[in-house]
Amino acid sequence: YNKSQFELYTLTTWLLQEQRKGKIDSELATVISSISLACKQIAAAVGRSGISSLTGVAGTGENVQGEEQKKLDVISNDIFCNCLRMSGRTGVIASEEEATPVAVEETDSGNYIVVFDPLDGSSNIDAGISVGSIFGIYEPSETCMVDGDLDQSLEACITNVCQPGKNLLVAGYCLYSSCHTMVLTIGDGVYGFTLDPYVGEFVLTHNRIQVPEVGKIYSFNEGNYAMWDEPTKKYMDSLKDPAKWGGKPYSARYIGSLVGDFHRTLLYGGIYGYPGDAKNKNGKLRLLYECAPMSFIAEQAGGMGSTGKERVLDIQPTEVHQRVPLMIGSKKEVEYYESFYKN
Ligand code: P6P
Repeated sequence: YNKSQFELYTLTTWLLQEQRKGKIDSELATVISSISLACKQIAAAVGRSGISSLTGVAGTGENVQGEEQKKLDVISNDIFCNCLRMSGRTGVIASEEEATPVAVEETDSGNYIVVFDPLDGSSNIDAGISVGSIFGIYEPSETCMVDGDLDQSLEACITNVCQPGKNLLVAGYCLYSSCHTMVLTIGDGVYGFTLDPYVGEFVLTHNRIQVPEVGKIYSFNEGNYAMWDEPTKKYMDSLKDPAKWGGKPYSARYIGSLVGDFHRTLLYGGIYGYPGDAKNKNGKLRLLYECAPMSFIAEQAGGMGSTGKERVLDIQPTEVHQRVPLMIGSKKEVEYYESFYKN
């Protein structure tokens, strides 16, 4: 047939195609659609934050992370929770902004487990620097189903969200930046959908993203150098030694927003790293809703996600907000970092 110039290949179209291929069922597609609605609402809120006085702190004190909550942190969390509740297919949610996982009453079926950071990098909001939402979706653990119904006790909710990243069915993020792009994997490659503001739809723009195997960009907060352990210091020194790289050392790129730094690493290659240090031996990033979903995406794009010593997706979480060191991006670059712990 003659392809119309008005044909839009939207996220909805892609989800229907993946259902036809048997890659996902309609219930999981419904959860993903509800997340895309949340991301559209957050994109609008972030875009207008300066105008509608949504910048600045919420005045709700510190969140569970001990970090000052921004107004948009609270709003983004509410938006995510509302959309997931209204999907009727979500059983439990775990958010960076919630102390404990929350059982969703309004679930008719599906009972999916959704972990998310509703607005990562929000300390950058007031300066208009890119921020993002990160999410992952699991099936409920067999041990938490009683006669086909989801056990909604807190203990069962914690068991449901504390699954290793290798169990993830879906992982994705939405970057709020010069353009708003949702990057998504359902376990068969990585796809990017850019929000068309004229029609309010995410449109397929990146088909089967492959992270370059090598990349001469490193993305670390070198302000922490003095607190790093010796292997990490030696690694960083080697990246900056021109003699080692034919006279052309690596370039540093760091915006202090994981979603922006990771998205650039995914598309251009290189490595993003947040190592442990003398103050925080497990670094700063959270396993459940930052490191595991990003590592699933990285692996699906041919890259790697490691703590420097082990594959992130193999880690069995022991608590909801636990931190792990994260080295993620081009396979060869992550392996080069790991080599400093092997010799
Ligand atoms: P630092 C933002 O707070 C965040 O969680 C990530 O988005 C970002 O990569 C990192 O922390 C920045 O941390 O210590 O370099 O400011």
